[in-house]
Amino acid sequence: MTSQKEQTLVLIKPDGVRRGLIGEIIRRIEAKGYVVENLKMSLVSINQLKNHYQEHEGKPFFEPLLEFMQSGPIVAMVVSGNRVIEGFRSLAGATEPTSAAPGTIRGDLARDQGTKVVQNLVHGSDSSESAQREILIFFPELQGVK
Ligand code: DAT
Ligand code: MG
Repeated sequence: MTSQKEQTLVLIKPDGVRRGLIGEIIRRIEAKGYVVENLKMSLVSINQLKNHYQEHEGKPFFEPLLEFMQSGPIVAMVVSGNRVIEGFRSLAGATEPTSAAPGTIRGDLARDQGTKVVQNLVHGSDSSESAQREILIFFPELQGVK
């Protein structure tokens, strides 16, 4: 099994910040042994969001997703570790919080809110290509830094 040091982009979405779960989510990431390398709290611009979620353009939940992600501040982090991309998605759990496994962030801490877009507390990059692209959307100052 290959085990490469990787970086991933993690976002604590506006629902996580509103519910006071910043500490709990970071606790789980650190307890697993991953390292938070960069962290910022901010509002996200529409252009950042359209870029970040470009793969979902045209889907019925796209506009609600943009609106939800602008409904309050988010926390963005670059998290590193061996196989962290897959590992954080495992910590986060399935997209749909009703069926996300207990023990995961979404399974333990989120539920269906009956909204047009699923509100599921966190985002994690799904591949190394996505991670590289997404990190620079939220941390443009890291361009060229390795
Ligand atoms: P993930 O965040 O697990 O990578 P995704 O990239 O497929 O999921 O979708 C991005 C976000 O959009 C997801 O976190 C919640 C929302 N979403 C996805 N599919 C949805 C659907 N069928 N209905 C409503 N919201 C959805
Ligand atoms: Mg995704």
